[in-house]
Amino acid sequence: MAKTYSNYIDGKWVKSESGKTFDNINPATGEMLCRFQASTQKDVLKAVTAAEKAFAPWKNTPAPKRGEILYKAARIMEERKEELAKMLTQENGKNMDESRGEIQEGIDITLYVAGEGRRLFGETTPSELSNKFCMTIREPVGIIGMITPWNFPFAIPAWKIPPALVAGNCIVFKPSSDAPWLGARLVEILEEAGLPPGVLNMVTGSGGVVGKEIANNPKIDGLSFTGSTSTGKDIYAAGAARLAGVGLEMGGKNPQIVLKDADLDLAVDGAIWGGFGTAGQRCTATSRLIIEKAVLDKFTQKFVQRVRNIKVGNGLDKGVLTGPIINGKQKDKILAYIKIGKEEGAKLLTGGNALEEGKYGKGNFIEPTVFTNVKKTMTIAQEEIFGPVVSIMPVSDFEEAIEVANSTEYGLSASIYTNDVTKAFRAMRMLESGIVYVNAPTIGAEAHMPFGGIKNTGNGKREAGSEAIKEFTELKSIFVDYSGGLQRAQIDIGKK
Ligand code: UN1
Repeated sequence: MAKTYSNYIDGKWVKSESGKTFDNINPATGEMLCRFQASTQKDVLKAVTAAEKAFAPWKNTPAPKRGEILYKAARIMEERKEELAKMLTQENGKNMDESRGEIQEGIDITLYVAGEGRRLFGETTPSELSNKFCMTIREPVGIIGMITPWNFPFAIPAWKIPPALVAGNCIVFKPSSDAPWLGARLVEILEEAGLPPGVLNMVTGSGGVVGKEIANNPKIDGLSFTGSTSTGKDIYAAGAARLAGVGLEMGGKNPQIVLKDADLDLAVDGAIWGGFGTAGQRCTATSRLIIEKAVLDKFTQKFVQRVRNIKVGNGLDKGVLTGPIINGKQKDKILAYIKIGKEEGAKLLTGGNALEEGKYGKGNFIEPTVFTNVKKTMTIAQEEIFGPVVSIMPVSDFEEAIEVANSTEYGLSASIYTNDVTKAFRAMRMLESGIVYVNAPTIGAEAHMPFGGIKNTGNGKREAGSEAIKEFTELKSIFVDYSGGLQRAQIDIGKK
C-alpha cells in the first residue's frame, strides 16, 4: 500500500489537523506513489512555534557541531543515492542519469556548506583609535521559511536547507505539492543525521494555504523561494511588509548563441542537452538558439535531425532523454505556447504535438519541438515556456546576437559557442545574466559557484558557492575598547 507521509514538526511526524491528504503522482504513468498531508494554517503555526523554541539552543550549538550533522547527512545521501534517484525519476520524470546528478548536487552542496561550520568567517580590522579592536561575526537570521519547486525536488531544498542550518537558523519548509517526496526524504535524512527537534520543520500542502502563511507569518524572519516570477513577486511583497529578508530564484529565457566560427557539433550537443534535458523544465533550460546566419542552415539541419531522434518516455527506461511534463496543467500551458508560436508566424520544424498513444497514454508527454524564424518580439521568444520547446533565432552578427540574447525580461543563464577569444570575453561582459557559459550549455551549475540571476529572474541574491551563507546570516560589527578610557570615534583620533 502506498505510504502516507506526515508533516514533520518539533521532531515528530504528525498528521495535519485537516485530516486530508493529497496524492503524489508519477507524471510518466499516472500511478499514485504516496500521499502527503493537505495542511492548514494551524499546522504552519505549530511549525513556527516549534522553530521558535528550537532557535536559541541551535544558535548556541557550536557551528562545527552543526556542520558535523551535515557531513553525516551527506554520507547517508551517498549510501542511498541510487534509491533516492529512482524515487526522483518516479515523482518528477527526469531520466535516471539526471536524477543521479541531482542527488549528487544535493550531496555536493551539503558537503560544501558542512565545511562552513569551521569557517563562517568574519573580519578583523584595525580601529581608528588606539587600544581598540574591531571585528565582524556572522549570526543566524532566525526562522527561515522555504518554498521550493517540483523541477529539482531534492537539489533545490538542499541548496537552501543545509546552508541555513549550518548558519544556525531554524526552518519551516514547504516542498512543492507536485513533487514533495524527495523533500520529505531529505528531511528524514537530516533527522537521522541527528538534527534536534524543531530545528527543521516540514509542512506540506497548497501554496494558497501553507505557502501563504509561511510568506506572511510575522515570526518568520527570512524567506527563500524558487519558482515563478509572479509568485516570487507576491512573496517579496509579503516579506517587505515586515522587512524580512527574501531570496528569490525565478524564471529564465536562456539563450545559447552560436557564432559562425563555433564547433557546430559541440554546439548541437549543448543545445540538445540544454533544451531537452529535464524536458526543458529547468529555470536554466535553453529556450532560444541564437544562430549567426552564416551557419544557420548547417546548424539547423544537424540540430533538427538530432531532435527527431530524441527518445521520449519514462525516465526509468534506458536511452530516454526527455521525460514527461510534470502535470496536465503544465502540459496544456506548453501546448498553448506552441499554438501561439504558430499563430504568430514562427515556423515549426519538428514536434509540436502531445504524445498520447500507447505507452504515453497515462502520462503527460510532448514531442521535442523546434521553431525557427522566431523574432525577438514573439511571445515564444519572450515568455518562459518551461517545456521541451526551443526557438531558433537567426542573427546577422555578434552584435545582433548579444542584442537578441538580452531582449527579454529575464537574466539567469546564457551561453555562447565560439572559438574567438575576443568575442567570448566580450560576451561574458555584455550578456545580461547571472551565469554565463562559454562552449557549454546553459544548464549544469556547480554547487561551489554562486547561482542566481538578474532582471526579473532574481532580487540581487545568490545561492550556493561563496554566497550560500550570506542569505542566511546577519553580520554583526563588534568594537572592543581596551584603553580603559572614553575614546570618541572620529574625534579622539591620534590620542593615546
Ligand atoms: C533550476 O532549474 O531551478 O544549473 C535549477 C542547472 C542545475 C540547477 C537548475 N544545476 O541546470
